[in-house]
Amino acid sequence: MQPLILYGVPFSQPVRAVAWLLLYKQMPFDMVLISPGSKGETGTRHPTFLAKNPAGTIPTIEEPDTGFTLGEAHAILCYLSNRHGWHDVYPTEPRQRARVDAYLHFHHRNLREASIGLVAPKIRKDLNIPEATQLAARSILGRALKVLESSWLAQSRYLAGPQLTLADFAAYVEIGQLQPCFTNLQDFEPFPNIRRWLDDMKRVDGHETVHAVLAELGAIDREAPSMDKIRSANISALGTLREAIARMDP
Ligand SMILES: N[C@@H](CCC(=O)N[C@@H](CS)C(=O)NCC(=O)O)C(=O)O
Repeated sequence: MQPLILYGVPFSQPVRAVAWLLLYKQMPFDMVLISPGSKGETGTRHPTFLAKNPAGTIPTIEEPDTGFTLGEAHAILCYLSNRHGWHDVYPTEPRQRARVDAYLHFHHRNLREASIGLVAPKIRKDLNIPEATQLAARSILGRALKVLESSWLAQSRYLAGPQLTLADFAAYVEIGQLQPCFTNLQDFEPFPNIRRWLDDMKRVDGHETVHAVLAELGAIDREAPSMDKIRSANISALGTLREAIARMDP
């Protein structure tokens, strides 16, 4: 069986969620670098890529053996878990699964706003995100963090219960990126339950490999990194990822 292809860049939050699940499950894959927003041959807006995912977004996966392609990070996480029987992270019991699904739906327009309000304005200058949009995103993020703090993570160790699930991978790539050890864009002092969960998530296999790109870029709160620095961090993180895949048991 040829390994799954994951199209994306290591810096992309939803790409990291998929790469992390694959590393955690020790499933070999190849990441092919695709630039978000670019019309070039290796960009998400090129006809070749649009044929795989008409939305022109990363992550997108492709199974070379079957030709099956799929976009949308959360659909990919669920598909891979269903296909490979990873019921620990995506339980089959209907109510347990519903809690995971609830978070995966809540994520969009809530925690995902961390990237729109805080990270993209520094990293994707090309998007020219208006100040009002950034402010609105930060306010939505603030409310969403309070919901996680006072509800989801007040009730259980992980987001959807006592066990690690897809919800945690999906959430961490947004929230975790803001920590002082990475971009340093959010103060977590008012959120003790979230801090406890962030510490737990740092111990999940694959965390270091999948976040190598953020460790390399360092804090971006004072100064936005140059495009060259972002590009070189993505390329070096791809190397780190490939080394980890090469070390997987055959
Ligand atoms: N809803 C999609 C969103 C993915 C997304 O926003 N990806 C960004 C990169 S982080 C992208 O591909 N952007 C394409 C563009 O900027 O044109 C998912 O969850 O997979």
